[in-house]
Amino acid sequence: MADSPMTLSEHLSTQQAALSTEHARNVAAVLGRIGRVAAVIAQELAHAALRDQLGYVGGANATGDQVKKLDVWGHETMVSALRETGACAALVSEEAADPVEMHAGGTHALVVCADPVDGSSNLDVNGSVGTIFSLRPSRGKSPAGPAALGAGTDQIAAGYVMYGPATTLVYTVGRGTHGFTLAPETGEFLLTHPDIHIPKRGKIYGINEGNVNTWHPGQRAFVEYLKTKDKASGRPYSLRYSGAMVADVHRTLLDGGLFMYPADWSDPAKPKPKLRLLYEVAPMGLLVEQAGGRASTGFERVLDVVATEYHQRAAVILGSPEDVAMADEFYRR
Ligand code: AFP
Repeated sequence: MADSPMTLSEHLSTQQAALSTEHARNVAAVLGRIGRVAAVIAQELAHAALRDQLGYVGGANATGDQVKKLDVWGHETMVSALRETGACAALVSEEAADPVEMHAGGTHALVVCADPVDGSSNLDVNGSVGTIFSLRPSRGKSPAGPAALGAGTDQIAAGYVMYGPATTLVYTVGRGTHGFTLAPETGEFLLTHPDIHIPKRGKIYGINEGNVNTWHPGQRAFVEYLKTKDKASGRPYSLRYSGAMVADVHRTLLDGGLFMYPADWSDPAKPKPKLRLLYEVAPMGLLVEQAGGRASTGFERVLDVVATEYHQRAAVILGSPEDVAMADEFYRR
């Protein structure tokens, strides 16, 4: 690592050419602010058990998940931070049924889609969790929430923060995928993983294999293939799964291989995916593509899936380009 690595704000200023001048200013304001919120969330997570912040509040969120105290706190923290930027017109959050309108003016204000604390079922066992975010243009709409709907290719930036042994922030504005590590003593994110390139093939797959009996036959055959010994093609692959998408995608970006959350095909007339498109699947799809990987639903490119609802769900198979291409091949067979 260089003697004085670039800070997140310095790096953001090198990425402006990827965006229009007006968007560049707002994107830098929002991403810089998310970096500061992430440092606050990391602190809160470190002290959660001591402050009685673990456990459930009782009740379910917009997508039917049990809500943890830190989910609610993370949502409120994100709302007030984004409001202060003056660059965010609305927030679509996992913890709110409808978009939170912020009325930031201007045609180039942004709509942020975020899951402030993703993987929160890991919290009580001190496992990794994350924040996932995606920025879309508001196109001057008022209310601005509906501007979040559309294809993943509409995203102008995406990223995640992983709260693990270190706090890592990874983002893209469409010019590569770059990773930063929080220096706790200064609260600054420093560039530690410039221009991440996902390996063309990996040796690890991540999936909740307890759901095997609900998978599409192509998914079942593919995982069987990954587990079958064949020295020439590097099989069997190893299985790693943390239960927090951010941690599993982060490993996949750095080491290659696959992260998969296929739909439940128990009723073939109505397959049911679990992960949310706007603030889980689409942002991760953009990050992985920008790192040279692929992201598919098994049937189509993730970034081509059009969101028509705020909390829409989508299946995902993402990771090393050759591994994902192979998965798609199994779905076609
Ligand atoms: P929670 O935020 O409810 O813990 O869900 C996390 C998540 O959305 C995603 O981060 C994980 O990859 C996935 O769900 C884990 O789901 P399973 O527990 O069904 O494997």
